[in-house]
Formats: sequence, C-alpha cells, structure tokens
Amino acid sequence: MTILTRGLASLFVALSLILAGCSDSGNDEQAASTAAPSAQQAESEAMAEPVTWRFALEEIEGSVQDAYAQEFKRQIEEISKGQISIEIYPYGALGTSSQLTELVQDGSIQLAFASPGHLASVIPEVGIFTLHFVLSDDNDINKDVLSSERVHGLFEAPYADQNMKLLGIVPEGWMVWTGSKPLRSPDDFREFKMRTMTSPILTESYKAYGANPSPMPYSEVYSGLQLKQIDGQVNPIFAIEEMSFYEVQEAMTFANHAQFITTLVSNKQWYEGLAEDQRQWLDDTRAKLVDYIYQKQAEFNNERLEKIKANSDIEVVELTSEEREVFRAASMSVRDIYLEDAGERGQEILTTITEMVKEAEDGQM
Ligand code: 6CS
Repeated sequence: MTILTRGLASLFVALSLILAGCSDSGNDEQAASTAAPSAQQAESEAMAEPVTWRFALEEIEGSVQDAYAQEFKRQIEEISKGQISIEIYPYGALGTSSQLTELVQDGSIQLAFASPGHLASVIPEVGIFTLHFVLSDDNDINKDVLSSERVHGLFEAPYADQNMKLLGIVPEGWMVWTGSKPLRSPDDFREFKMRTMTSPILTESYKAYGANPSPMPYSEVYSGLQLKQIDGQVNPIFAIEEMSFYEVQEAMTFANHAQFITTLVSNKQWYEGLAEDQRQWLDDTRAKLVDYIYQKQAEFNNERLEKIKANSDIEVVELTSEEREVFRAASMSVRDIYLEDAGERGQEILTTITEMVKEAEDGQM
C-alpha cells in the first residue's frame, strides 16, 4: 500500500468510526487508558461510566464470526448491566482483515477477529494454522486442544510483541476447495490459480501441490472467480454459501486438510488497563463462548451445505483416504518453511500441538 492510499484508508476508517457515533466519552476514556491503564481502572471502578467496545469482524452479517460477536454482545451487555455496550462492525465497514489488525494494534478499536491466513504476515507463529494435516480429523479434539491454556500460553508472547492480546482460537469448520473442476490430486492443481488469504506461508501450501497461488482480500474473491482471474478458492462451507462463491464454481472438493481457524484479539494495553470487573466479564464470556461457537459453526456448515446443494448443481467430491494421503505427503515440506519463519517459538508450537493432538487421539482408541 502506498503512503497515499494508506493515509486515505486511515482517514476513511476514522470517518467511519466518527459517523458511527463511536467517539463518545466512554471510548475516549478507553483510548486515553492505553497510555495510563491505572487511571482507567480507577475511573471505571469509581464512576462506572458507560463505555463502548468496538468489535470488528472479518466476515459479513450471518457468518460464524457474526454469531460469535452477537452472543458476546448479548452476554457482556447483560452481565455489565449496560455499563458496557458492544458496537459490532461487520466485514466491509472498516477495512480488510489486515487493516482490522492495524486498528486493534493502534487502539482505534478494542476487539477484532484476526485469522492466521492473514495474520501470519505479522505473527509468523500463527502460520501453524495455515499448515495442512496438523490438526485432528476429529474436530472435538481440535476444539479442546485449541481452547487449552497450554496452547494459549504458547501464543502469549508472539501476540504481545505485536501489541495484541490473544483471547480465543476459534475453529470455524473444515476448509473446502472450490474450483472450475474437482481437485483430486496434485496433478489437478498444476498451474491452477488458487486464491489464498494474504499471508505468504499459506501460498507455500498450495505451491507444494503444484498450484499457482494468488493471495487476495476476501472481498475480491467473488469477482476474481467470476472474471476467471482465479480458478478456485478455499474456505469453510458457510462462507462459500454466504459469499456466493458456489454460484461461480463447478466443483467443491472435501479433503479435510485443515480447519479454518480464526483468533479473537484485543489491543494489549487496553486489555491490561481494563477495570478488574470488566476484565473478568470478558474472560468469563470468552470461556463460555468456546462451546457455543463450536456448535454454531457445525450447525451453519451443515445447513449451508444443504442450501448449496438445493440451489445449484455444483459437483461435490469427497477425497478417498488414499487421495488424501497424497496431499498429506506433499504438504509435509511446508512445515520446514514455517519453522524457518517462526523459529524456536514456532518449533515449540508445532511440537506441542501435534503431540497434544496425538495424545488425545490415542486416548480415544
Ligand atoms: O478467506 C478469507 O479471507 C476469509 N474467510 C473467512 C471464512 N473468514 C475471514 C477470512 O478473511
């Protein structure tokens, strides 16, 4: 982005926030608190002034992230008895995923979703969630591993280095390849223009299959497919339905190679400067939402697959275990690239997560 376009983007965001009426005194207090957390704590506890927490989504209304945010809003507003109001900004209101991350980092907004597929450009360690065949085929296991304190602890420092606090790691469903044809083998990927999210590590996963990856923001995918600038893309089913990608694609291939993972983040100083009761409400709510959103994503993905099938004649292909094994083997070399980027911390993250997954799988036998 040039200095000019970056300046215009910031101006646009500032105007959006002002027009949305969010520059009230509560928010100014929160913003000021970035510099003086203890002053914020004292003020909030003594006066219990109403405050607004701005929460930005990388997805549109009706999405999994929206379901999370709506329930988060309901619970926080109820528990705080109106002391906190949550202002939700769906995708498109403030900017691309990368821009939302910048807004959290500079304290313009308090909360946002930041998906590793984009965020790994800023925090290489989260690139693990873009690697294929790392998590379990059993998504209950993934939920337990990803919500564990042990795994959250591993990401504490990488997020803190970028002035963010990690609040949640949320699986949103299996990634599904859509394309101008079924994608049953690396041969099918040869020279195939596959849209990926924007972080470079993700492009490596598709280069390993022989594809020609094209990173681009979410908002450009539909037109990219329609104009045949790209041949395919990868996303969970609910997104393929609500973004209408299935309308401009011939086939959906289920390889169950990865979950779509997002992370819930806040500005670090803002989190640390919260009054104790507010931080407790936030922590309790995010803990309660682990199971809620897990059920919601399953519900959304199941229902929307039926909707896609009812509204189109798109071909649905499920890979056999032999076909999956070819992709699994081809994906392994990308772990070395991840480790080059993410260093020792990445090594510890990869080892811990793969061990935890294996232990949980062994425990089920
Ligand atoms: O493909 C993407 O870029 C996006 N996909 C989803 C399901 N959520 C947010 C992300 O930016």
